[in-house]
Amino acid sequence: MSYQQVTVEQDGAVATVRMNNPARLNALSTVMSGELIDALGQLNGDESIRAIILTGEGRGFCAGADLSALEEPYRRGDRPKLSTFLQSDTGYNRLIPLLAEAPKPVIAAINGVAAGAGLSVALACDIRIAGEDAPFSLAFVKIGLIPDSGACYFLPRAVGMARALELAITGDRIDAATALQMGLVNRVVPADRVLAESHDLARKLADLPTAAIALTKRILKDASGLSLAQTLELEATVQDEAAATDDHIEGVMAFLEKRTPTFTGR
Ligand code: LHQ
Repeated sequence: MSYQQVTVEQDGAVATVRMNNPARLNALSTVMSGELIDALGQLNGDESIRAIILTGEGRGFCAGADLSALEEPYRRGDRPKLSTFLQSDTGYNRLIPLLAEAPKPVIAAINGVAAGAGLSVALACDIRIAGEDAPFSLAFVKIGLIPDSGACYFLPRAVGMARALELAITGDRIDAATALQMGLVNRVVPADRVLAESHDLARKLADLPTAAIALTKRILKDASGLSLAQTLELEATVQDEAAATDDHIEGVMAFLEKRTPTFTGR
């Protein structure tokens, strides 16, 4: 996979996808979002890849939408409909599900600032590991917009409605320690350890039953709007899918035979 603003590296069953426009703190241009969509689509369909890391080149993770693209039309007095972009082939509404609904774990290795849609992208990943100097800002309100790219879905679920609302309507910058304390990120590590810790976790996850991880991701999201009775019913149905995998049989047999299981992801 060869791109202008994205790089992809493969190390065994782990793929690292890097947003690569460091001069703009990896702001999401339409080129970059289109390339992310292409790369993630391919990696999601590649059974040999069993964990994905998303990170940024340079001192930023992602500074949100590339606002420089708006300069020309706004100076001209144009008022483009942002929904047309959001719902386009290279728009964030295509990108976000490729992270959140990837049939394998996705780790955001947050190497630096995550702002606006850059924070939404991190929130769409399954696990967030942040450098201790990484700032976070739901910057949308500062430019008169509402949170997009799934932030309205993921943020209240991660930090609770009261904190989500405060972050969204102030756009205030918070540091990594605060982000950890409120549940916005899973771990904070020294800045120079972000990628190494993300790799260690990705490798561990890649050795686990990938199909069960995919089903777990799906059911936790699907169950969030259901009643207890509906959730129990859904669990029973999805458990049948999990039990039909080779890795379920392998896990049980390895336990009974007192050996380490070898999972294939199927
Ligand atoms: C940037 C950006 C950027 C371009 C830094 N774009 N160049 C929006 C519109 C359209 C469609 C639908 O969805 C959306 C959703 C959104 O994402 S809205 C939110 C957009 N993002 C922002 O409003 C954040 C803007 N950036 C900032 O507030 C700051 O740059 C942060 C807090 C991220 C980092 O601050 P610093 O560490 O002080 O860095 P800096 O501001 O000096 O930025 C470094 C360079 O990166 C600078 O370029 P320059 O040529 O002056 O060195 C910035 O202009 C550029 N850059 N963000 N989003």
